[in-house]
Amino acid sequence: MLIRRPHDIPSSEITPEDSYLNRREFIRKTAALGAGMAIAGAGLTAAATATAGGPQDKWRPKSPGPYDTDEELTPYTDITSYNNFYEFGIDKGDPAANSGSFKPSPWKVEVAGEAKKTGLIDLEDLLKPHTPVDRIYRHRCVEGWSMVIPWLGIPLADVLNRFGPTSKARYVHFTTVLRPEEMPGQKRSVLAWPYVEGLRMDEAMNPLTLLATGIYGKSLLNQNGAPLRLVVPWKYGFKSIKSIVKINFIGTQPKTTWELSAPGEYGFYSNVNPEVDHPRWSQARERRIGEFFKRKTLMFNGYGEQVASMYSGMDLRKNF
Ligand SMILES: Nc1nc2c(c(=O)[nH]1)N[C@H]1C(S)=C(S)[C@@H](COP(=O)(O)O)O[C@H]1N2
Ligand SMILES: [Mo]
Repeated sequence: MLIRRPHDIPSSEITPEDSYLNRREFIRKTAALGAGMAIAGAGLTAAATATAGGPQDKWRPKSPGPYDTDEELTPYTDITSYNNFYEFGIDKGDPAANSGSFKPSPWKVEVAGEAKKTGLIDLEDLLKPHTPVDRIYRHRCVEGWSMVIPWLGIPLADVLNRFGPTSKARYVHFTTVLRPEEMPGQKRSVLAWPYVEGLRMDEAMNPLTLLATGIYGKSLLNQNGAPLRLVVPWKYGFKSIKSIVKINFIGTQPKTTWELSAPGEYGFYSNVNPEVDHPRWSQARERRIGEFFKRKTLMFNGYGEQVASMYSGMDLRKNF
């Protein structure tokens, strides 16, 4: 059996996927134009039903976020059907297709390591003291596609501070749930399971960093990392680990899943950087899902004003 190496071919370069998306975009536009017309084709009718009346139609941010982009939001159907979540398979449609029996509730998170308070905590108790906020962020995958997503979440710093990290806590390490019975992708060794990621303490505490619980004001669907995921908008999407069960305060830089899988291609920092190519493709441009022409990728995904100072004095070619 042929097992593709993860992230082997940037999806932006693959013709079938391009035409798949363009076809869907075409269908969406056709459906919108033909709203009052009788369309006999079953495919078109299904597509029209799928895109109309989604949560995006009624959605308005409860209060605007300080770092929100005013770019056009990616439709909910795209955010929830074009995913990377290798625990459910390596193709973009796999997470939506194969995550139906995953149970995001009840859910516990273990908080461990260099902090005053540690232990196993129910998700409700983890979230209870906080009011979730809407944050509209650009989301850029290392494969060369991007979206604009209205997340619902809590600034990670607010959650972490409750546990009283000590001065020994220099990094935060996150772990995804390990449930091969519910996550069919974990039965294959495409990656070393469970998926792990990490942030330096100042990155974790940056006000942009979110623990997300929803999209378009609605609880996360399984394919997007229910019930709790990280969102780090100035880094490539793979840093934004899904379905988190462990938050560990540690003293030394941890290894991450993608680093372990291909150390020459994925580093710890993974800041969006158009000047540092992936060894097998350029990172200078990206395709916004739903658009035809590629656009320039922005340094730090456009969040330089908020994050660049954390990396001053660092060689970002070495620390990729
Ligand atoms: N546990 C886990 N988290 C993960 C991944 C994964 O395979 N497993 N994929 C990452 C990658 S490569 C990307 S681009 C984003 C995709 O998030 P989205 O599907 O919600 O857009 O999730 C990241 N988080
Ligand atoms: Mo990604």
